[in-house]
Amino acid sequence: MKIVKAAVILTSPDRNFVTLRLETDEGLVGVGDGTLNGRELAVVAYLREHVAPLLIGRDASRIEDAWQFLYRSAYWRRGPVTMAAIAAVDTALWDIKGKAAGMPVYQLLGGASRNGLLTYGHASGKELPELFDSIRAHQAQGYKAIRVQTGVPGLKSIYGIASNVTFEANTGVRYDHEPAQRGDLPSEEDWDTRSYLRHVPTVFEAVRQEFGPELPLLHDAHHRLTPIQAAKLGRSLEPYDLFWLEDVTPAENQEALRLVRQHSTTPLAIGEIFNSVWDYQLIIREQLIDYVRGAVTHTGGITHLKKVLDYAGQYQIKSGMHGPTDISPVGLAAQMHLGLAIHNFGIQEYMQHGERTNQVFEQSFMFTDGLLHPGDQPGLGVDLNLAEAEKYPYRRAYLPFNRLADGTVHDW
Ligand code: GCO
Ligand code: MG
Repeated sequence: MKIVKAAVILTSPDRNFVTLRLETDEGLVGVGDGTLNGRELAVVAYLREHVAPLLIGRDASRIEDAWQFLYRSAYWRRGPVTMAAIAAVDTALWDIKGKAAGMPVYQLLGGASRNGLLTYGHASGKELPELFDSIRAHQAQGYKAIRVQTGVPGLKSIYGIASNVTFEANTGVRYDHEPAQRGDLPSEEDWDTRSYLRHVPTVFEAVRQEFGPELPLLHDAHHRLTPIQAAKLGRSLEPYDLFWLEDVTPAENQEALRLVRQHSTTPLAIGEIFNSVWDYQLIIREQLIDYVRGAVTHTGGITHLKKVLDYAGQYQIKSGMHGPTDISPVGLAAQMHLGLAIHNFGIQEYMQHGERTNQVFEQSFMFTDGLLHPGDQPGLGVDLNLAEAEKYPYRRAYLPFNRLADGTVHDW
């Protein structure tokens, strides 16, 4: 079974998505997600110029061999662009293998370990009343676990708050939180750690009072704290029994989490910007985290993320795969199959895509009573509608960035 065609499709129905589409000599088609929010064209060039020519004529059934070849033969390893490109190839090959076998990908990974995937949604509000409404709206949709983000007194706009306007005027699309904005320059947000650390525990106290002790609650600190600030936050949130506290420190310094762990029993999740097992090496071995946030799309595909999660499983660390809207329906489906199959599944982030995205990516997964299931179509169960994709050309978009009051650039 040889690969005869490798096309990179860049489309922007509600936001930009990079999809690799492989075709075999037997007419099977496989798709893989290579979207890297705000840096999409780098992955497109990597795939088009350097990877696609290597794929033509290769045996589509040799997934591990393709992975090792793309990873090692480049000599220059790792990094988000490389690993997203490899992920796109890997995912497309799993899709093809499933179609060739007539089975959904999760069956090839060992079969289902559960009936469906527990998900969490993004509730947010600048002030408490809006936040409470947003939590209730998510519960009404079936969500059984809720991420809570709010405004901070004195800060105009911060990560994680729904804009209350449509992502782009007149599209009818509204994501609860969509950080990338179309335009020529990234937007600037502001940040004040002391104000944040004072405010967040009061929000969780209010949420617990309103919604009771049962509801699993999550929070994302988005890499903005120093280790000791993160430790302080973890400790101050202990009374509110979080499901997890995410990305408390800039994740590249793995040792930072030792200090956080020494001071707090709040469960920690990290890894949405990691891209290989080596980024997790120390924090898994030393049991410094509780959940792995890697996405299939940014961690070298199903093949590599499964290796990370198998390693994590030895330490009772679970999956919490990254599922914002910048993971395409293809990437999301890939991690649903993986999450359904592995034993150490924890939770799946699920923000939901807009109408137009769902027309470009025809999907067979189901969201029932708060649980996701990838469906039983052979392969991933997502088809790229090329005619729909063509309607929406790429549009430049950037993630925002932070400045402190004195003008210093800060982690966003
Ligand atoms: C999350 C993430 C996202 C990222 C986004 C950047 O937990 O879902 O932090 O909201 O900010 O994926 O592209
Ligand atoms: Mg996050």
